[in-house]
Order: sequence, then C-alpha cells, then structure tokens
Amino acid sequence: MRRTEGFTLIELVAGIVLVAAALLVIITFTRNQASRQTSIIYQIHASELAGAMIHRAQALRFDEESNELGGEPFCGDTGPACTAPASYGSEGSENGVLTFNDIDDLNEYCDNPLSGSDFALALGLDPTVYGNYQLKTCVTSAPGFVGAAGDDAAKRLDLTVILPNSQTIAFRGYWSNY
Ligand SMILES: [Ca+2]
Ligand SMILES: [Ca+2]
Repeated sequence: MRRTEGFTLIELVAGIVLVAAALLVIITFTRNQASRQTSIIYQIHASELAGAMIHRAQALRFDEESNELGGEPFCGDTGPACTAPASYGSEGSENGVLTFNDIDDLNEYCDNPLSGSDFALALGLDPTVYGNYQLKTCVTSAPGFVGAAGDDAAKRLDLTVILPNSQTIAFRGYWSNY
C-alpha cells in the first residue's frame, strides 16, 4: 500500500528533534546576550562607584599628622611623626567615609568593605541601584613609588569594587608625602 499524504512517525520525530535543536540555539543565544548586557550594567555601576571613591580619596591629605592645607611641615620630617602602617585607619571621632580626612582612613574598609548602598546614600544617590556592590579599600606603605625608604614617603590605595555577580574590578593609586 502506498502512502499518499501525511508524515511517518520517523519524519515526525526527526522534525521535533530539529525544532528542539533550533530552539536550544535561540535560547542559549538569548541567555548569553542577557548575561552580557547584565555584565555591562554591572561594570557601569562599578565604574560610577569607583569614580566617586577616587574623587573623594584625591581630596584626602597624606596623613592625619599632615598639614591640613598641604606643604610643610611634612609629617615624619619637619612635622610630627606620620601614622605607623600598623595603625592605618580612622582616628578619634571619624566615623564613615564622609568624615575621613586622610588617605589611610580608608583602610577601615579593607577587612569590612563598604556596601555600595551605604556609599550611594552618603553621596545622595539612589541606594537601591548599588545595593549589591561593595567597595574594598586597603592602604599600605609604598615608599618605592617615590624611590625612597621608610614608611613616611608614600602610601598605596588598592580599591576593589565587588560586583553583584562576585566579579571584581581593581584600581590602584599612590599618595606621596608632600
Ligand atoms: Ca583621619
Ligand atoms: Ca588615618
């Protein structure tokens, strides 16, 4: 008996397999595109937070004992002793990024990173946008940056922005004693 119309079972199964394979390709492509777009948004928000932190850090003096207006007397030289690396952190009533006045105060956020929402709130930004980001700031002595010896010559700030997907973006800056 000859077949005149319709599909055989084998043809149907082959068709279903082909459609399933095509759908899988489309779904995978769409998911990769969405993931890429999310990653770009994360990076934009991370750069906003990093930019704001670097902007604030640039306004900070070298050390708690530095001349508030810059210039002489330099701590550890003609002025009082600079803060020892073991004591890097905030002083006295300083409490939070807006109250910090010298670069090593930011070392407070080395072991306990600052949440993106807290930082956004301090800056008057929408905290919900940055809720799952963190800023880790570690300060170390870096005399080699200016070719000197001793701990009073320069400090290094390592800023790491931790994204909601746990990826990290790192920045580094140096402060010399002037
Ligand atoms: Ca301080
Ligand atoms: Ca300090």
